Formats: sequence, C-alpha cells, structure tokens
Amino acid sequence: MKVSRIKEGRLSNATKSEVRLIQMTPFFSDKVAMQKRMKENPKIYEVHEAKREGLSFAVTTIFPGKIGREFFMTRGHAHRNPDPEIYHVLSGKGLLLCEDESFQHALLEKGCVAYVPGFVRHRTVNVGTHPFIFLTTYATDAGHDYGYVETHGFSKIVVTRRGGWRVEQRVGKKI
Ligand code: S6P
Ligand code: ZN
Repeated sequence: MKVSRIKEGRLSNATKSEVRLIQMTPFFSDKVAMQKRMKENPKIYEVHEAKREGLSFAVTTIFPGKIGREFFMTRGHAHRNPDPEIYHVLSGKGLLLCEDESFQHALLEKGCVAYVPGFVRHRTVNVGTHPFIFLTTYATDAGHDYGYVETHGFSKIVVTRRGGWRVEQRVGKKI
C-alpha cells in the first residue's frame, strides 16, 4: 500500500508536469491574444500524477486567467480504452466539457464528483477567480489520445461574459 497526500493542489509520491501557453497554441481559439501573451508564457495548469498498477490518479490545478475571452483550460483528450474516469473537485469552480456525437457541459464546484464515460473527449475549464483543483482516477492503460482535440478542437468554447461565463459555438473551422 502507498499513501499520497494532497495539499494545495500538490500530490505527494507523484510526478509533476506543467503546461504553459506555448504548449497550448493549438487549443486556444484567439491566436492574436495568444501571441500577445507568448512572451510572458503563463502557466495554464499543472498536474501531479501517481501512476499505479491498474488504477492511476492525478491532481490537476488550473490557474485562473483568460487568453482573450477564453478561460484557462486543459488541452482535453479522449481515452483509447472503454474504462470510465472519475473527477472529484477539491476546490474552485470550473466546467467539465464532454463531447462525442453530442456536446455536454457541467459546472463543478468543491465536493462535486463527475463520471466521464470511456472514449468521450473531455476538457476542464477554470471559470472562477481562484485555482480550480480536482482529483481524477482512471485506468493506468487508459491510452490518452490528444490528436483529435488538437486538430478539431471542441465544438464549443468557454468565454467570459458580463463578469460570468458562457459556453458558445466556436467560430471558424479548426482544420
Ligand atoms: C486524465 C484526466 C486528467 C487530465 C488533466 C490534464 O485522464 O483526464 O488528469 O489528464 O486534467 O488534462 P489534459 O487534457 O492535458 O491531459
Ligand atoms: Zn482523462
């Protein structure tokens, strides 16, 4: 048995990775706004992942912020195998986007637990003013596939609107 602890988005006995704007260029829709922030190259989110035999888990922290009108978010991916994944929100406020033939979104806050079916593309977005922190649990051999989202994106984006947030149709073709 191996026990990990979560403190302020950090998970012990885990591998940390961080994603900055430069790694997100295919994902944000406003290319002009992105160029303006590129020198600063802000950290968009970080992940502390504990790979275990069979079942892995990770804590993601998405920092508050926007690129143009679009809120900071994860790249998004689908799993190549049919196993589902569980999201458990630890703090902050964000959206979980899920898309296959149809698009769905849900607002998640501290204490929410969400179920993501296998194969469905999923992305999280911080729509709050504090870090959005959540724990995910998934099959170690889930087979994370970023290719489709990188080339096609999601059909909708999450943008700021009158001090709040709004899910709107992405304009323009991605490829
Ligand atoms: C893993 C799970 C999360 C994400 C993390 C970062 O299956 O969905 O731990 O990996 O939130 O997102 P992304 O899309 O960059 O992997
Ligand atoms: Zn996943």
